[in-house]
Amino acid sequence: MNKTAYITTPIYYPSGNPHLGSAYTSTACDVWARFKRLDGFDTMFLTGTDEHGLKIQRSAEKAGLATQDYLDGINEKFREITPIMNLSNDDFIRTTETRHKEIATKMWQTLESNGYIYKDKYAGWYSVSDETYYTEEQLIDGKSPDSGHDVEWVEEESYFFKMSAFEEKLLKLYEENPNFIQPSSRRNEVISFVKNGLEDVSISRTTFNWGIPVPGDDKHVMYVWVDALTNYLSALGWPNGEKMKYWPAIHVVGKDILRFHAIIWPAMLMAANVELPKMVYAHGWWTSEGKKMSKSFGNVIDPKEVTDTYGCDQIRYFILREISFGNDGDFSKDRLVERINSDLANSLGNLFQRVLSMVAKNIGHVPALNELTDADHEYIKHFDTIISDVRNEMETLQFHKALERIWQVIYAANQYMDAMEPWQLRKTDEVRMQTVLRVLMESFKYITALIKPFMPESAEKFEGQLNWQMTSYENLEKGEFFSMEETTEIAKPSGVFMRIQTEEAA
Ligand code: ME8
Repeated sequence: MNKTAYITTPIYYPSGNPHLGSAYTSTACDVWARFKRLDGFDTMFLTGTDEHGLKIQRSAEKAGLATQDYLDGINEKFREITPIMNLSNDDFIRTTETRHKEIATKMWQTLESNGYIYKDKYAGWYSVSDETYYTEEQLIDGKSPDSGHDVEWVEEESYFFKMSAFEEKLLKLYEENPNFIQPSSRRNEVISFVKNGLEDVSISRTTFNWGIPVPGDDKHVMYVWVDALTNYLSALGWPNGEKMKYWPAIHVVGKDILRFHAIIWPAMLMAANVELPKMVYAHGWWTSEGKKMSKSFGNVIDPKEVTDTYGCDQIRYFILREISFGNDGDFSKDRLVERINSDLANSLGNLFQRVLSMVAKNIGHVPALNELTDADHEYIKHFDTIISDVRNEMETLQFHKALERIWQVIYAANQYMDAMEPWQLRKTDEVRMQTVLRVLMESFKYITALIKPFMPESAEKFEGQLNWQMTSYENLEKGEFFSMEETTEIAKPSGVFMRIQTEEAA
């Protein structure tokens, strides 16, 4: 395998327990990573925690714990998201690990020796909640324009990064690589921000010490964002680690932190002569009670609670299907139940259950194939381009569109089934019944393969029921539509997606 792919989530602040908002980004990256692996790519998927800065130091103080002890405890909660959401991350990086501190130090030294760091004085506003500096003009009613939280006046000696040197280069980057920032509405936002002029950024602090010491001047600690962004390279052992084969990355972030990833990070990489990421994708926010779901607002949905109640695959499906990747959406349990019942239990689960039960009961093995009718050919045609269509949507992280496309063939399968009425054929024409069931079963391979990155556990159950295993999209694409062996046994299936009883229905 020589094709590589690399996808990253932001590294989350462990300043409170993880919630569905952060699990969302991680799940989206997981689906993409699983898709890429099944599509023949040697894939690396990274997530982790951002453990330095004043926000973390204060969270530990509030909890009455030494900072590292606080972090070691809460870190477990973030790692538990991997089994809770069934993530397939290859690594989990913590910025307090030595491997990261060494590489963040190396990054600083590189920026410095390339002439992009200088010492001066900083005076301005700082929001600890956002770990962001603001000018007077940027504040809204004296508060952070991003989170609405309080800001503090900061006046201290500081190192600066020569951000102003990158204005033209960044604009050129956005222009020459229109897909660098996605979705395009966000790209325009970033371009106009940069066009307004970039100032050098303060990248060190002296008034607290929970951070990576500035090399050669340990009165200062690095600004948490300079430290944090470097994680994407430290997990690969930059500059010479074997895992550098995965670079450049696709960074998936929430829209709140797009500027760091689309402006500061590429500028740092240019200054350090490192190849730039392939894409920065900024998705929208899950809101709850009309407000961004966030640790500091306390309106969060607990991933464990919802996956325990509704099922992990059900939640994975819902969060990627319900809102287009890029937009905001309110987490509604009524909508969740509606989607589980109609899309999963009814259109998908019921379809497989009906077909496979009929096969198990009447035949016991993969049905025999006989002459095909025009209706069969017409149905089979739906699968001609299904893989490449879904692949195209996945390339640009259009998860909702990929699912929409997969559900088009699921609806087509239901229509074909209803039109062919194999349960009637059982009484009148058993040979024809077998052909219809065979056509349906063969088409289920494609459906199972394509839902697999989204709902891995359920897809594995379907694979078991079909007595067939997905190898790669390429094989499926290159292979014949009819590939199952008649001798393959098919056992009585059990339901994969259950309906949820609503109060109205009960
Ligand atoms: O910003 N809806 O960490 P963070 C959707 N440490 N996504 C959400 C969300 C919501 N309501 N709430 C959070 C940081 N997220 C920095 C990142 S990266 C070098 C450093 C997701 O804990 C979304 O991806 O505040 C957002 O960007 C991220 O969690 C912010 O996590």
